[in-house]
Amino acid sequence: MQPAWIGMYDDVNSWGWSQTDRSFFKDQETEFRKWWTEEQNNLHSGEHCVQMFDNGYWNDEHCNETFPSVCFNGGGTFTLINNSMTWAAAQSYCRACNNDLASVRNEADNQKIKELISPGQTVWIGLFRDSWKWLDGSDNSFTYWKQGEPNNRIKKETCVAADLGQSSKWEDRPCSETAAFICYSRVVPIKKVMKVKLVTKDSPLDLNDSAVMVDLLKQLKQRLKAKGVTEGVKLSWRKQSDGKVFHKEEKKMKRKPTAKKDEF
Ligand SMILES: [Ca+2]
Ligand SMILES: [Ca+2]
Repeated sequence: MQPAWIGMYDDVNSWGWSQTDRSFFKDQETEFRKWWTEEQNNLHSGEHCVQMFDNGYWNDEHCNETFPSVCFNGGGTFTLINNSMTWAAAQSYCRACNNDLASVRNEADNQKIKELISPGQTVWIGLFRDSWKWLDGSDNSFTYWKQGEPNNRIKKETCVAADLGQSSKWEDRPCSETAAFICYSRVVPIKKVMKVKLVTKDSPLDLNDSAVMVDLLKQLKQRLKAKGVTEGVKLSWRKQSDGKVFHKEEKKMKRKPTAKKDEF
């Protein structure tokens, strides 16, 4: 194992409610939580949806497991849906038939839902979270996990390392471990426009001929190479508003100084 940290992490603080109507929540009511002992534990990784036990406490669970659910009806009432569904299917069901999957704003809401649950039953509620994100905020969906990863094996495995000994495949590891790391920099292209003056010494060469311009660029590149500039430089001619690159400069006639006449 040759781990090297990369810029991906599990966003464990991204819990949010399915309910999109923000006016439904008073101050701080989106933050109400009632986790069971040692929950949320994200067992084996991937527990991104939330259910309520019959004792009223909450557990994070894999969203593709199937359970009954509790929908919110509006007006502060809830309905138990006894069909077992995945969390996403339960959300769709509630949105189609009621208002949304249940949000729990306070202890009173929690008590109302608890009273609907039969002994031994667990039900989906509307809390869920995002998971793996890139530190730079990019929404690139590419993943390169090792087989069996991510697994949150030692708990709190919320950072990601590439195993340089195994094709740089990824695994989740505790962020408190120390490892090598990989930085990157964005390359920002710099564009510079330079004016070039060519002296043709009365040659009949047409500088606006495309073949001549290509040849001139080749010569400029060779000169840069001779000065050690070999990579990352692109040269091109810039056309003026009349479509031409070169304009002939008229020779200025030197005027002989003329004697100033005295005026009387
Ligand atoms: Ca759990
Ligand atoms: Ca792991």
